[in-house]
Amino acid sequence: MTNNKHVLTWLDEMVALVKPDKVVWIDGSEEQLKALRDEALSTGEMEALNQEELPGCLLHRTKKNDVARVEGRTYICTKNRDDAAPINNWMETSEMKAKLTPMYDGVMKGRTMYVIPYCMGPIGSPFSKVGVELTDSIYVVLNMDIMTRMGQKALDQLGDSNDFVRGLHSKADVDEENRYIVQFPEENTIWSINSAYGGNVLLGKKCFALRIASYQGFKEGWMAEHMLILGIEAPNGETSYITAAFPSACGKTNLAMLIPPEVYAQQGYKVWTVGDDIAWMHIGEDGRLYAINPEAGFFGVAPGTNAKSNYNALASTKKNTIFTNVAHNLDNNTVWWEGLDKNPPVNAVEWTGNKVNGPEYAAQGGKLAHPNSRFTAPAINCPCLSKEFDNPNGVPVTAMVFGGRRAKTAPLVYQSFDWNHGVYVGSAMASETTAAATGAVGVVRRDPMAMRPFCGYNMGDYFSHWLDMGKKLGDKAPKIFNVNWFRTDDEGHFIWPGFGDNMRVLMWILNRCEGKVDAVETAIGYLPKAEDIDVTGLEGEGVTVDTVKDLLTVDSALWLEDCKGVHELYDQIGERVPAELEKQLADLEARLAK
Ligand code: OXD
Ligand code: MN
Repeated sequence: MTNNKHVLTWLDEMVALVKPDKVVWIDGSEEQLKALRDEALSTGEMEALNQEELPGCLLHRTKKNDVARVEGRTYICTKNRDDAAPINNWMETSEMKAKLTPMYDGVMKGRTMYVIPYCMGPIGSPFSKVGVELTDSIYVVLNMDIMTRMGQKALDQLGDSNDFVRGLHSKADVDEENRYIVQFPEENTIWSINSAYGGNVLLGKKCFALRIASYQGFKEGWMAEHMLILGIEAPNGETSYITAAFPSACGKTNLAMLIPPEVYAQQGYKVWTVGDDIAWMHIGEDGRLYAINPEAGFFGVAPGTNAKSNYNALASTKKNTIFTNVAHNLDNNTVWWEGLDKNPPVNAVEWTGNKVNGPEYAAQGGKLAHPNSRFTAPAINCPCLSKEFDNPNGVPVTAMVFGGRRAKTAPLVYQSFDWNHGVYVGSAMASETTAAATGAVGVVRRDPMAMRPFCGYNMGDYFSHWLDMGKKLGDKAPKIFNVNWFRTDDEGHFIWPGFGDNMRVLMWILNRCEGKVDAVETAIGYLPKAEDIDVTGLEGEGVTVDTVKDLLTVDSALWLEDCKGVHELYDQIGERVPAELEKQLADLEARLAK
């Protein structure tokens, strides 16, 4: 399929190492994919679902020990410790290779190796990048088909170039004690072993499009961020684009696909999704920042997704989708998960493969679907997919939004004073743990730019790179905001309705960018005047201008306390934290103490 000598030489080396019985190049043809699906069905690796209700959809279950990304076993390996540590797990490159090479030696004996060429970003885009993943998993091939542009077209995009990411994956024995997800950013290489779960093995996603790409962006002058991309089309047909970074469990996919509330829908506003997880951003010829979504599908969390919380995500899963670790409804051969509706199937197979009576099982506290069960859905299924999705130049970014889950500190929304202050705001991002996760509730985890698990180099250098991008962008830089949908009242109930109503906040953000609305200057940044957040239609939910006022209060004592957490983070990152951010923190403390 290719004469690219860099690809062929590397492939020979890897084949010599893992010793597969057979090597199969994935060309991306429907004929080849059908044969692989049939093989996976015949071995039981996949189950076919109801082809009338869910055409082309498949169900897969992972091993019980292999259901999520494993941050503790994820490494960034560089020659020098300081180039990747201390936020990341680090090991010296050759030491890690020496450790893993014996594990890979002969690991594919008796198995087929699939060679998957794939492109992250639209084919033909100057901003897209190519990877080749070697894997012994058909599940990986079928998922990569949905999540990337896969096959011959990716090799055509690569041509003779050596600029491709070399990914080696083996599920091996799915042994959690020997599970490693390793990035070698200085060598454009990823090695993943002993997992068969999405985030650890679909190497185009977190491993390449964030960890390796963030390092490439640092070296090449662009940005790879853990951000959704959405467009808001005004009644006059003009669309403004917003990118937004949130840690896990903060509703990123929901925000990316939101349905405008009546007050905006009536006027003709529309929301379009460009991406739900990752944005690659470059400075365009006009000096503005442009974003592409490097992915071609959504690898979304199923539980909690329903027609009300995210109609568009649910609609995206209705055909050619792979479901992983959800419950199987045997009565109609479809799928179910907690939060889909209130009716667990009576005749069900829960996610580990046991037959259960759904309502009884749920009443005893059992989970029919794993809380991190997923759908892998083609983006083209999404009813609100932007027509710019495949635009090789991407979309111009008007505003960038950071956010987290904060019960008390952060107000509903505020704007940073300028780019550098915005970078500070992103660096100080944090989210509180929820009751849904193990461990103490309400513990603050600092997650700069939502990149803590995904930054492929030293976090201090990453902050410097953000500051440098601001210098290059000058007055064309997007404006930076922070939002918090998760403030609670004294009883612990969320005050803001969230979901589609978050558009009300996005509209204030766009109005600020267009200079259409004033703001109040405070110690933390520019806050809205409460009456400038439109709450028309929320009366029934008890949300009024006074509620918004309440959501916009800033408690200086709490904020000063929170600054201590930022000091701790900066101390942990160490001397590469830019002096500019230390200054931003000191200035904030001084303003708060006044
Ligand atoms: C994801 C994540 O799966 O951020 O997108 O964990
Ligand atoms: Mn993510």
